[in-house]
This record gives sequence, structure tokens and C-alpha cells, in this order.
Amino acid sequence: MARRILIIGSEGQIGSELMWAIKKRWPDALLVGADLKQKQAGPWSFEHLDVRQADALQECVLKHRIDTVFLLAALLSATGEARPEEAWKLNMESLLNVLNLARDKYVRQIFWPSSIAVFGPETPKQLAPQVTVCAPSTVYGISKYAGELWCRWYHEKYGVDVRSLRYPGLIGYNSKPGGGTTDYAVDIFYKAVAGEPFECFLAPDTRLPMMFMPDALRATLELMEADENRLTTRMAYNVAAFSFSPAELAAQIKLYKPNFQIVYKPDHRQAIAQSWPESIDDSLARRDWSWCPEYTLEKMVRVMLQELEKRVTSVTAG
Ligand code: NAD
Ligand code: AKB
Repeated sequence: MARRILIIGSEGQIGSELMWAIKKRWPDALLVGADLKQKQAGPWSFEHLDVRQADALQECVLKHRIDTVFLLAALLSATGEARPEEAWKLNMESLLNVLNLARDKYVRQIFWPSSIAVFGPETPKQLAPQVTVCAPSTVYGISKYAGELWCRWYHEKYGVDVRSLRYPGLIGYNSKPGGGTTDYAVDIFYKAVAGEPFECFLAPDTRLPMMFMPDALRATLELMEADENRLTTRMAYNVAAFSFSPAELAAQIKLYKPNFQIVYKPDHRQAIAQSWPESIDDSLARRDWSWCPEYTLEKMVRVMLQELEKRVTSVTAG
């Protein structure tokens, strides 16, 4: 039977791309977006919804006879440090509201993303293992790690089919990020294409795990399709693609844009970035559900520049 899907946070960086990816991969699925923001374009229903309101959420699920929820609403790392109580409340209440709907059998399957932010200064910097010291130093990271534990608890206690990934920093050309520490890795491309210098809020040698959006979307949907008997964790799977520093990314961009200029003015986000590992070991995801990234740093940079150039050209021509 075709899925009936609710994406909460549908107007954000991932949600606005995931809607199209689902339409392509599961064409028969019924799709409903939900967000506090207004709907952007898209051939699906939309509900203006505050996911913290459990009754309104349940009403929406019943109205559309939803069986699958992707919960993407959250405050990210940098915003979370500025608004810690709001971040904790939103990130936890939204998850518990959705988990309770699955416990009570209103929905069958949940996707909820975790992050590399679950790791902290004591985690090994290179190839951070699936199971390791997780003592995050941000409110966002604390909420993600607590969320992972809640997911496992609801699965063990009530059999809830909840699945999760520890996304690295995500880079795409169709949507812009908001409030994260890895946002610079998207913003830099807009400046490069506009022929303007880029002021980077991280130091040149700050290496972080990153992933191109098409890989992240595919990982998400492959995990949701995976045979549940093969899943060996109901916390979140590490997934990796490549790592780079701002200087390494700028060097790649300069191959196409030799006049591109970058200056470094590290701010409060530097400490957050420094608390995260430089690379991730994703061997469990590779073993359990055959995860394999397609994009390298080089390929991602080429496609990002090509796609953003096309937009500039079509705007200029129009
Ligand atoms: P985003 O901030 O771009 O989008 C979040 C969306 O949720 C926004 O459209 C916002 O309006 C909406 N929202 C906020 N509060 C809401 C509420 N109370 N009710 C309904 N909607 C609400 O975030 P994103 O980058 O798309 O991230 C989505 C998820 O993926 C988050 O859980 C985030 O922690 C996780 N994640 C993202 C990245 C990344 O690089 N983008 C990396 C790791 C994990
Ligand atoms: C952030 O920087 O906060 C996010 C993340 C890695 O979770 N992009």
C-alpha cells in the first residue's frame, strides 16, 4: 500500500528537498508538508502546524490518515546556543509528541534526524566510532543524544519503528541552511558564483564531516526502506561522505574561480566546530543497509558551482 507521509519542517533546508526526493522515489505516496513558515511551491498538501501542539499534530495525522512521519523541525547548533531553553523544548517536545503517536498506533514509521553534534571534545577526532564517548558541549548536541536514547527506548518498550541518521553538515543548491555551524559550506558557493569575497566564520583549518544533499536524501529513504530485521541500532546510524576545512573547500572552488577570495573571522561557532570530530566511521550503516555515498568533495564542488551558475544565468537572461 502506498505510504501516507507527513513531513514536519517541510520548508527548511532538508524538508524542502526531501519532499521532491520522496515524490521521485515513491511516486504513489500521499505527501503532506507541515511547518510554522508559509508553504513554498510544490504539488502536495500543506498544514500550518506547530509540532509542539500535540493535539493539533494528532488532528493533522488523523485528517490525512498519515502512516509515516519525517520530523525535521528543530533549532540547530548555533541558534540553539543563543536560545538554549527554546532549543531544548522544541527538539524534545516535537520528538516525544511524534513518538507518542507511534506508541498509540496512529503512525507506523518515523524518521527523525540526529547529527554529528552528538559527539563532543572527548570523542576520537578521526573516524568517530558508532559507539563511543558522547558528551556534547552544545544544547543542540545534548538534545540530539537524548533524542537518540528516547528513540531506542520507545522501540524497546513499545516496538515503535523509528529510524535515525547522524547527518554531517549538509550542502545543497536548492535550499539554504539556517542556524548551524556548517552553514558556511553552503554560503561560500553563493559568494563564489556572485564573484564576491567570502568572510568565513570558522578558522581555515577546521575540518568537519560533510555530505552533499542528494546523498543525504538517498541515505534517508534507503534507511526507511531497509529490512527492519537487519537494523542493529535504534539510536542513529553514523553516515559519512567526505571531510574538509574551509581552506580546502576554498582551494577546490578556486580551481573553477581563480579570483575567488576568502577571509577568516572565526566567531562563537568556532568552539562548536572544534568540539566535533573531523571524520566519522560509518561501517555499521554500510553493513546493515548497504549505505555508500556517491559524491566526493571534488564532484560536489563541480555540481554546486554548475547548478548555481545556471540560476544566475537564467535570472540574468530573464
Ligand atoms: P531548518 O532550520 O532549515 O528547517 C527546520 C524547519 O522546521 C523550518 O522550516 C522551521 O520553520 C520548522 N519549524 C521550526 N519550529 C517548528 C515548529 N514548532 N513546528 C513546525 N515546524 C517548525 O533545519 P534543517 O537543516 O532542514 O534540519 C532538519 C533536521 O535535520 C533537524 O532536526 C536538524 O537538526 C537535522 N540536521 C540537519 C543538518 C544540516 O546540515 N542541515 C545536519 C544534521 C542534522
Ligand atoms: C549544524 O551545523 O548545526 C548542523 C549539524 C551538523 O547538525 N548542520
